Amino acid sequence: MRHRFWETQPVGQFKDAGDTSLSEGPIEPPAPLSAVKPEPYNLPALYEWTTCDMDDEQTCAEVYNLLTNNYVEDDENMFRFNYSKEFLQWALRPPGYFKAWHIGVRVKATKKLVAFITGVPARIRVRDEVVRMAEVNFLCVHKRLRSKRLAPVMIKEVTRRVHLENVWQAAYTAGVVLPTPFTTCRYWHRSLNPKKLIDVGFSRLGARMTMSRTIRLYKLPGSTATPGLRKMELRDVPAVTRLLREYLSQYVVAPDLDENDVEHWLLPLENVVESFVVESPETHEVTDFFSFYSLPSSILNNQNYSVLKAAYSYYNVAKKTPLLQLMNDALIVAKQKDYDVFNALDAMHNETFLKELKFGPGDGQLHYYLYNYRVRNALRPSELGLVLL
Ligand code: NHW
Ligand code: MG
Repeated sequence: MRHRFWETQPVGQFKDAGDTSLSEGPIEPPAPLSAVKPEPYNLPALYEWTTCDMDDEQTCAEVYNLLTNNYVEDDENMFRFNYSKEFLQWALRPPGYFKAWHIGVRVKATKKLVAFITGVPARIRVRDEVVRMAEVNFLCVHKRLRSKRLAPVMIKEVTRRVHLENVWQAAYTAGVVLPTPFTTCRYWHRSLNPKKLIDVGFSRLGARMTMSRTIRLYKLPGSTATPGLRKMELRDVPAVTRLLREYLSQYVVAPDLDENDVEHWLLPLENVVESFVVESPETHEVTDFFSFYSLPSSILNNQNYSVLKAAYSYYNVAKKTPLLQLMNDALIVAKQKDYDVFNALDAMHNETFLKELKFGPGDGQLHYYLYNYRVRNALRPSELGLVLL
């Protein structure tokens, strides 16, 4: 497949796959800031750039509405991601974020918001190198403006604004194959409310299974098993940061998180992110934790249900508690909070609990990409320690 846009960008090209003469690291060197284009790229005449102030409730609502009606759907167009406003504010305002990286496109005449793309700053380690990057997400073009080559302009504009902050690399994920993934993960799904999932067409009744047998199969204990399990609090940030840094050091690609990052990304935020720690009843040490984020999907065209409540496994560290038991407790907590399904990638050590805890493989794949950074050999999902939202 030709990629008219991506062939012009500093990303791994399909034709270079397996070329061992190419070394790992930046594809292009950074340019002097004076060489970065000072003015925005041109949009088609009817449209204009806007910087979206996510502190502003009205702007936040416009972004929310654009995404709710036009963002990612599954292959059969049965579900569409429904990131909440609180989630968007959390995802887009981490420590050191730049407002200028929250980019919208409006119709000049009506000011209607019709496209969006964002970056947030992150430090990402690739083997021994910690690289300042932008995590690029929420690329969305209104359904009526598709296939007009607006996406490449959006991507160039976010790239320009990232360059202006002297950042030259980016990380992003997509369900589509582009040049060139450095790893590809699969989503696995654990039914918590199997009847609803079957009723809305998310899953199907297995062969030779009845509804009541299915409900019994996925039934979970009414309370968690691990002594000392409790919600994470602000005072846990140093311990969780230590645990997480040590844990992530084993992966080839992972975020480099400090206490500020952990406070932002992992401290519980109602209906956005949930984190639980295990505090040893004897030593009061934090020995383990799990976390998941809340990303509902709109259910398109169903009489009885409009929202699927999905929990997504985020970062988990099992140092003392067996990972299987810790994640079973995560399922129990998610069930208590009324989630319908618990999703997890086959990244990190997740393979070791997915089958055992009755997750089933989904049909969607998630490809991981770096911009302007070559990774020499594609990674196995188990070598990846990075979760993007
Ligand atoms: S992935 C979610 C992307 N969003 C959706 O799927 C929402 C529904 N779809 C849409 O809104 C998470 C449109 O279909 C979009 C494309 C806007 C996707 N990533 O305008 P045209 C992210 O947000 C290429 C990258 O005609 P369209 C990550 C496509 O291959 N490229 O298409 C975002 C083609 O290029 P090619 C994508 O359907 C990462 C060109 O766009 C893409 O009207 C962004 C066609 O453009 C995707 N998901 O709009 C990259 N989907 O070369 C960041 C399509 O093949 C890079 N395309 O001809 C880093 C930047 C920062 C660097 C800093 C140093
Ligand atoms: Mg377009």
